Amino acid sequence: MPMSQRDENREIYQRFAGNPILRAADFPSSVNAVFNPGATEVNGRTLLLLRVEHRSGLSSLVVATSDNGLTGWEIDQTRGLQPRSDVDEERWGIEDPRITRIGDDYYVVYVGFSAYGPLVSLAKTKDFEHWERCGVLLPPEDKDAALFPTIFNGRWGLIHRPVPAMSGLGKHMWLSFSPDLRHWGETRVLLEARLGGYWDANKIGLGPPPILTKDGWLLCYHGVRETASGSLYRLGLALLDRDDPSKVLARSNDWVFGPREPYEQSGDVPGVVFPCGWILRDDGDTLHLYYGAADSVVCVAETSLARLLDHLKAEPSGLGLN
Ligand code: M1P
Repeated sequence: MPMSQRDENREIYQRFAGNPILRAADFPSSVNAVFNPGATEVNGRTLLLLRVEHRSGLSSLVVATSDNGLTGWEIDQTRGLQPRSDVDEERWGIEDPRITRIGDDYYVVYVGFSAYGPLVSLAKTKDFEHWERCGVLLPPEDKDAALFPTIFNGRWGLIHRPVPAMSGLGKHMWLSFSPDLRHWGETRVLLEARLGGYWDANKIGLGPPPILTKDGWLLCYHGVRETASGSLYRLGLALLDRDDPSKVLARSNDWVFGPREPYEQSGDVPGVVFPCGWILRDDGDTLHLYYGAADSVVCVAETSLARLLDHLKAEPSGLGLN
């Protein structure tokens, strides 16, 4: 049933009418699914680093580009990152890239599906064709990680999601710092899964890398609630202090985007929206959120940065914003 205009107007994110923008059938070779893309701009074009799940079940990362970020996608299988089959760290593929641009360098933090569990690795590139692998950043189990694009008192900042060995303690978002991208410490919980009846009760994880706004670092994160029919993945917002990102200034109580359309409700993993990239366009306000739907296809939704910040300011937890 089509949504009423009133319902559409209530949504903070507007889905692109041409969703899904990329699917397995768009690939020249037979692949199982394409989802959870990192996103950035290269030479004025939108570049997505797609997670492509092959029929083996293992994933690699492949480039697709477009002039307007919505249509006319060109898949370039010669660019991207393949898992290294000769190392245990990537034995079962690589997944869910988050791209942070610093100058001419693109820092890609991705999940290596290692022989010992999922872990967080880093690779650098200037053109998405030639890569410098920087190795494993944090041991398993860890996921949903991205670098901040600025340095804090000589330290890099990384948001990530380790999993405690004891079950039932929640899976939270953490923050760590490093002087050299190799040695990580000052590790602390940044945002907690809220437990109980909340939409983000069971686990949370960072979506795209943080964006610096006039009010601080804007975060989009996924929250998971376990239901009788499986895991439900929805999105929330939070804001961190510009100079000290360990200070949480605001956090949305309600989810702001969740599975609704058939392509989000049906697929390999129904009920999942999972963004790994967003792009703030040249007007400084239009924001395109790129997400995987149902672990099967790639979609985009548009919003306004000002509207996201207004939403956070209106939240009961939106303290410190004026
Ligand atoms: O199936 C939904 C998502 O599940 C995992 O995410 P997380 O561990 O944060 O819950 C990942 O495997 C992700 O790729 C997948 O989309």
